[in-house]
Amino acid sequence: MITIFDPRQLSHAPLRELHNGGWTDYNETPDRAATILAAVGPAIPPRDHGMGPLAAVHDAAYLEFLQVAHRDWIAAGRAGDAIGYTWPVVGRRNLDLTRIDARLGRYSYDAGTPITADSWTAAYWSAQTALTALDMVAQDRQRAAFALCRPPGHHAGADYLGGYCFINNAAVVAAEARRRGLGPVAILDVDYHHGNGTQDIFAADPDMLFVSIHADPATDYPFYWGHADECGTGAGIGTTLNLPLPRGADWAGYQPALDRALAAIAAFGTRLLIVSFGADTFAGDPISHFAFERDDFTRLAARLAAMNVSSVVVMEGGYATAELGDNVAAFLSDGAWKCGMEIE
Ligand code: Q9C
Ligand code: ZN
Repeated sequence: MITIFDPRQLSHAPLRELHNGGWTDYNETPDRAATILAAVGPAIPPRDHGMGPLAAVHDAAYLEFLQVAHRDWIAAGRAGDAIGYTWPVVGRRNLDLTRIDARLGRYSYDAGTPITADSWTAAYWSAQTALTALDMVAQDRQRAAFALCRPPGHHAGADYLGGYCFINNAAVVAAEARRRGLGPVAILDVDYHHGNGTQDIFAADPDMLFVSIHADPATDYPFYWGHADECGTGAGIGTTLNLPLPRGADWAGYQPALDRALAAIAAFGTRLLIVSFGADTFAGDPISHFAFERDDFTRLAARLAAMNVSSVVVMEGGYATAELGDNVAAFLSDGAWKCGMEIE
């Protein structure tokens, strides 16, 4: 499968994260992208689509914040990576404060996603990589394309970062695809973690389907989203489908949820499928608790390919770096994606 990637995506490299109450080395490393690239082999560089498609999904003030946050942090006399540590709780007045510490809290929801001097550049090119994968499918008649996005995106909302994510690459592609008349567009999120940012962005949107299979948020990050009773808001009720699974789910345990997900995607009349693909469902993932083996990623891809819709695969999580390249290559295998489908 054609792969898109830009080396500028490697420049974001936070030192450490607050993980389960203690400081650990940052899990979302540049090495992740390097090992995927080595396994799936040569990538084409993204085209630059500019800020328009990002601004269609994210608040202008948030995008501006991302670009200045680290500089303001250093200007405030701090050292190292910028990270929030005070959050406006639910119901707090939405004050428009200028202090960098206040802004870090305003535009984030966890302390696991530091901002470096290079985070904006890496996130910008990660989004352009996703948009170029859409070009490959929409204009260059590829049946599917792989955006090697890094940093990932599905935890980022319209005005917040978190979960190693800054720009919601899948949402940016979905909105741009709809703008180009390529809908109905569905997003299937198969990362271990619920895609809370994507859900929030499209919660009230009746013509964007969001389906997620993920670890039960009663036990797993991001906790406050992804429960089975979340089905959209307002006019969007019915176009969000959450399928949480207990820790320990293996390929067999995944099937009923996958069947429901694919049935919903088919019933929606989906013409473009965006796959938020996380390899953190792997049994050996250091921060996750499902039990996929390598071949299960090929099996998953074959199920998606059998939908016979054009697909943009957007990389999300996956932290077992030694096995990550092989797992992603298993998902992208030609055997799975080329079986009997032509784009008309
Ligand atoms: N301070 C993705 O897989 N871990 N993100 C808890 C909280 C966050 C995973 C840190 C895991 C985020 C794209
Ligand atoms: Zn994840």
